[in-house]
Amino acid sequence: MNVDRKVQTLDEFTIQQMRDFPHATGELASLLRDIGLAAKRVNVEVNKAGLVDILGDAGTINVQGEDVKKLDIYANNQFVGVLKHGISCAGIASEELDDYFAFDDPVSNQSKYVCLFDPLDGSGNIDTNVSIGTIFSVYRRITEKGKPVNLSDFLQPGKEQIAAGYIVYGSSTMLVYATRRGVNGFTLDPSIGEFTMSHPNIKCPEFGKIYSVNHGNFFQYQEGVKGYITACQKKDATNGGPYTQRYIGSMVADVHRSLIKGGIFMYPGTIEKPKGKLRLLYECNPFAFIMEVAGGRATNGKDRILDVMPEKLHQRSPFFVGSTGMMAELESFL
Ligand code: AHM
Ligand code: MG
Repeated sequence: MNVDRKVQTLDEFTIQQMRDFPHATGELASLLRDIGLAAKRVNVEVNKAGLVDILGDAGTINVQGEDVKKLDIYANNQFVGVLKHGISCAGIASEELDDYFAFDDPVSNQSKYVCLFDPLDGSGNIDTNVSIGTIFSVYRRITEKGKPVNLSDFLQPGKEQIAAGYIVYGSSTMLVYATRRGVNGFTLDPSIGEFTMSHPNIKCPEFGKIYSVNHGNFFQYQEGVKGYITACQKKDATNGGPYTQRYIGSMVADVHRSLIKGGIFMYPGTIEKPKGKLRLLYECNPFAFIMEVAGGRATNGKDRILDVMPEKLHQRSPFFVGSTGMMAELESFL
């Protein structure tokens, strides 16, 4: 019988990838399925955000002192819930929670992975119907199985990631994830409620013509960053300037565009906040991993992001990520 079906769902793809490794246990495939499920639930709420009383500030402040939106809490609960009930995740850390959460039950204590995530990034954009996203990162636990995971399982350098990905809730909803073997993108097909392969083997172009940075902070940036931004606006920029400036203010959407079309995304430190705004573990590491697998680069302005040894869960870092050509151009100014 000749069954030649071209579309592949996320689950089919992860299972097929697993079959290439005779010793694989299927735990990663199951973890990604859990993440896909939580993403679909969050997507439903994001799509009706304007309709129900889920929109707007929840009236609490998160651990970084920022307003928490209701959807942030909903998204956080969905991801914690599916991962806790699944079989592959021993514990999580979330941008919305003060501390990591070891699931500490007989099944989870045997699980291989821990997961870190920003459940709803760019949530300041919810009220105005602008794309927002979820970012996640998966590490193999380093503590021995049989016991609850501890802080050391979460404080691993980004280069130890087993997988990382994001979901962008935009004009369509997409899940993109990377393992060392490649970066693949899946678009949610609402007719069957499945993420379906749409962007196989994503490679970031060596050059792009878009730079993405918060221009309002320009005078707060260090001289090198200002120099590069100014160079982007000139005709003689390496790739034929002036480049276009685009900044959605939802990192998931801004980096997604840079990944697909080529470009550079920057969130530099400022005079007031020398470490910038973005969190190393929940935001920088996953995107650095995805971008490197796709052929791009990511640094904190000095060092490769993936080499940084984290000291605490919520630490921040300046972040520069994108096409290799543009990263080299930037570095010539720093
Ligand atoms: P959040 O996690 O509180 O949503 O903040 C992260 C977001 C990123 O998605 C985005 O790139 C950045 O904040 C925008 O910040 P700013 O408005 O300072 O440029
Ligand atoms: Mg965030």
